[in-house]
Formats: sequence, structure tokens, C-alpha cells
Amino acid sequence: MAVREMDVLVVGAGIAGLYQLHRLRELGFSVKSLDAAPDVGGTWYWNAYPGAQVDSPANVYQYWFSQELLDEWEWSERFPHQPEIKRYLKHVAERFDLYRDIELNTKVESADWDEAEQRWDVVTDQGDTFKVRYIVSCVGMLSAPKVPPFPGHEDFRGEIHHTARWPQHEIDFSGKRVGVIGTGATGIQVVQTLASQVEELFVFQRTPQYAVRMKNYPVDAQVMAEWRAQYPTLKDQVHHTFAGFEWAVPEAGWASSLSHEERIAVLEECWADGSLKMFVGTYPEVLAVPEMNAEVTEFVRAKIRAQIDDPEVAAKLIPSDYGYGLYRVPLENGYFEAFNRPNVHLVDVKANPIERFSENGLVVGGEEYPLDMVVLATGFDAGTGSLARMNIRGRGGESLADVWKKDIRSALGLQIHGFPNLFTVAGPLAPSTAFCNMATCLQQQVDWITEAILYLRDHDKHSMEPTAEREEEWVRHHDEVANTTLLTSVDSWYMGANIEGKKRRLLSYIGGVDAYRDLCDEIQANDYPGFTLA
Ligand code: NA7
Repeated sequence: MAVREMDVLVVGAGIAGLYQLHRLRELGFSVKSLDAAPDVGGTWYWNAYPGAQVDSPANVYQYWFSQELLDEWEWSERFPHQPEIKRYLKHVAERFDLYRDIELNTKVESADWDEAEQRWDVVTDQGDTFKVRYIVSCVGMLSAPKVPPFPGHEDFRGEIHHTARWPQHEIDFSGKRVGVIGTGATGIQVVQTLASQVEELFVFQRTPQYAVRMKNYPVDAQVMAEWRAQYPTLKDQVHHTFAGFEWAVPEAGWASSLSHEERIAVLEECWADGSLKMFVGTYPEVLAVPEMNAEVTEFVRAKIRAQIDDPEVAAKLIPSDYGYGLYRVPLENGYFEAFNRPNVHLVDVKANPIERFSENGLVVGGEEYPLDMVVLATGFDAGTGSLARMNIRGRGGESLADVWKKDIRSALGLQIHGFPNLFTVAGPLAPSTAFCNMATCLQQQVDWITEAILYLRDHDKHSMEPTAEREEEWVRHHDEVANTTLLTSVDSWYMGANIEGKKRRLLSYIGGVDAYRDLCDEIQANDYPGFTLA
């Protein structure tokens, strides 16, 4: 029941939270980081499900702040699996002595802005109160699990695990009948991994996905040396590309000047890279011009079709009612081929939704599927979910959850009008995981917030908040850019459409990491126009 006073409270100890803690502490701020998990890692702690793997290459999915770290850390594969990234983050926490300022197993229960004192009162489930000048939320864009309310959960005699709350111990799948609900990026990784480990695998699919073949490879000493030689350039380069990876996206208009054959050659080249280059690295028209989208859609459909033996199964696994890239494109490594195995069964739950759990399994269309375990790969309440669940009340006691129930708004995804001194990393309407190499975006936003807090200290100010006009201007610009794309036409998590009652808006900024960074830098260079500093 202690009351503690300090400059900054960082919520979350994942990639962003660890870096934020390190940066502020180096500058002499008193700061603590809280995390509900028993250890650091954030996403990479919780998502311990079989096959969990990053889909940005490790050479651009890492911290840049320490040359020693870059020199020391050896990656083992191009797209590392969850245990390796968790190890990396733990190493960072130890290497930079961060643990001493991290409180684990601690969840924020509420945060109230004290107008008179100009600070936040944050109460945790451990009964402590933190009186802090600033809160930096590093809770992640995809961290509040979505658990569909299937009736009969409690009747089921087997195990149920959500992928984002996966047990930390090994599970033996041999001889088991396992059901996987959900075929997004996560479900795809689970299916391709479990197919050969279980006795029978039932995949309950509502929306098929255009997954792209991942090209993974081991990182041996030679590759590691090549990567290290690139680091000094890469470190800067990732911040000046459209999606925060190393490759640049061609200018709008370029692809239309090419012939169909030339465009297919570009797609073949991107496909061969075996990465998200095939998604956010082709050319801008893919996500904006219906005819160009149709062209790439056919290209990807043919690639997928070639992997599936049974044409009837292929027809179900290949999306037919929306275009390529309008949902987040997953990478796969054996997903479609898994359905060629006799023990893997596709259950279409679009026409016949899952009705309920029974004692023995799941019931769909009146038919019971007996199962030992059900894996919920059912996604997240993205962007706003974790923040809204924190009971944040700003000026005048206004609740952030209520504000966002009416309309999901922010100024550059970094601050919200009415909530002074609350900074958000990967907040809604910032570029983040949807269209960005997350490690790039997180570090850029942490750097911006650090500079802002430093500026306030150096200029003897104690609060910062975007004006209503600044926020409105950003929301309008964000929507204008979003509306030039086809992304707003589908019911994806990008649009918040996977959560009932959630206000519809593209949750991530799609104007480009490079353009966004320039704008953020300009705001800082001009002493924060559109922000009230008191
Ligand atoms: P996603 O991409 O939101 O996928 C969730 C999946 O779960 C998706 O296939 C959903 O179908 C399915 N789902 C959700 N609720 C139900 C119900 N009630 N019945 C059947 N199926 C359901 O989450 P992921 O964890 O895979 O990936 C999230 C991001 O993490 C990913 O994009 C990367 O950026 C990393 P639906 O599409 O709603 O029809």
C-alpha cells in the first residue's frame, strides 16, 4: 500500500517499454516500469504458442541504441522464433541493468489525472499508488486478447488456450486431437507447426488469408558478419522507408507505367524475397487501385493454389471475396501444405458459425467435433484495447475508454487531447504493426517521447497536451490517407471491425514511416506547435 512519487511511469516491459525505461533513466529521470507478466518481453513473453515467430527479419527487428549489443548479439535465423526474441529482450534487461526498475506481476488498475498537482495517480493491483508527472504507455498494439464468447466454455473437459496467454511450459501434443480457431497470422503459425505433432488437427476457418511463403534461413557466422557490416547503414535506413524495413517502395505512378509482364516480374522478385516485402514493399497501387489489386490478387492466388493438392480444399483456403493485402498479410512456412496431410481437416465456420463448446469438443452446424484441446488464435482488441482497459481518466475525470467508444482519436498516435502528460507508444493512428516493421516504429516513438519529456524539463514546464485542433487535424489527415486506399472497405482488425461495437477507423497510420517521422521531427524542431505546454 505504498505511495511512491517519481517522474515517469512506463507501463509495459516489452520492446518499447525496456527501451523507454533505459532512455529516460540515462537522462536522469526517476522512472519505473510495470508489467503484468512475470517477466519482461511483452508480446514475446505472452505469445509462447507453438511456432510463434517474428515476421520481420532479425537484422531490422532489433535495438539500435547500443553498439555493444549489436556487436555481441548473435541471431540464429532470419526470422527468429519466440523463445529467441524473449531471450534477446531478457538479455537486454540484464545487460543494461533494467530489472532493478521493473516491477513484474503488476497491473495498472486505474490512472487519474490530478489537475491541481498536475500529475497522475496510478493505482496497481498490488495496492500501490504511483504519483507521477508522466505516464508512457508501452502496452503494445496487439496485446489485449480477444476471446469470443462461445457458450459452454466451462463444460469442455479438455484444455483451452488463447495463443496470447499461452502456458510457459512445454505441452506434449502427441496423440491429441486439437482444434484451432482462427486463421490469421497466429493461427497459421500454430497450424503449420502442430500439423505434424498432433494426431488430428481441426482448423476452424472463418476468413481465409492470402499468406505469403516465408523464406527463412539459419544465420551462420558468415551471414552474421554480413549483417553486422550492414548495421551502420541499416540503422538509419529503416527510418527513411515507407514501412520501416530496409527496402524502399517505388513512387506512386511508377507501376502504372509498366506493362502487365513487367509488373508480374516485380511481384516475382518480391515473392522471392520471402518476406513482407511482398505486402508493403511492392508498389503503392496494390492497396489503392482496384485493377492493380486484382492483378496481384490473381498472382498470389495462383501461388497458393499450386501448394494445395485437393481443389475443393484449395477453393476454401484461397480468399475469394476480398483483395490481396486488405487484411494483414501473414507469412507462412508450410501452412497450405499442411492441408495435404490426412490428419489435418478444414472446417468452414463462415456459413456455419461455431455454436458452442460441448463436454467433448466444439459444435458446428449441429455436428460435434471431439477434441482434447482448443487453441484460440482469435486475435486482439487492437490499438485501443489495452489502454481502454486501464481505467484512465484525464482532465475533468473523462474516461479514455468512453472517449474512444465515441470516436477513436489521437494526435499522431502519441498523445490524446484531454489527457495531459500521457504519452502512448504504438497508440492508435500512429504507424505501427499493421504497415510497419514494429521495431522501427517503437524506437522512433520512444525517441520522440523521450525528447518531449526532456524538452519539458529543460524548459521548466510540467505538462504537455495536444490541442483539440491539432488532434482534429491529425485525425482528418489520417482519414484522408486511409480513404485513398482499399483498406477501409473490409471488416478487418485494422478497421477495429473484429470487436463488436468498436468505432470503425483504420487503426494505424498508412502515410508511411518516413513521412510520419519527418512530421514528428518537424514538430520537435519547431517547439511543439499544436501542443499546449504549461
Ligand atoms: P487476427 O489476424 O485478428 O486473426 C484472428 C482469427 O480468429 C481470424 O481468422 C478470425 O476470423 C478468427 N476469429 C475470431 N473470432 C472468431 C469466431 N467467433 N469464430 C471463428 N473465428 C473467429 O489475429 P492474429 O493473432 O492471427 O494476428 C494478429 C496480428 O498479430 C497479425 O496481424 C500480426 O500483425 C501479428 P475473422 O477474420 O474475424 O473472420
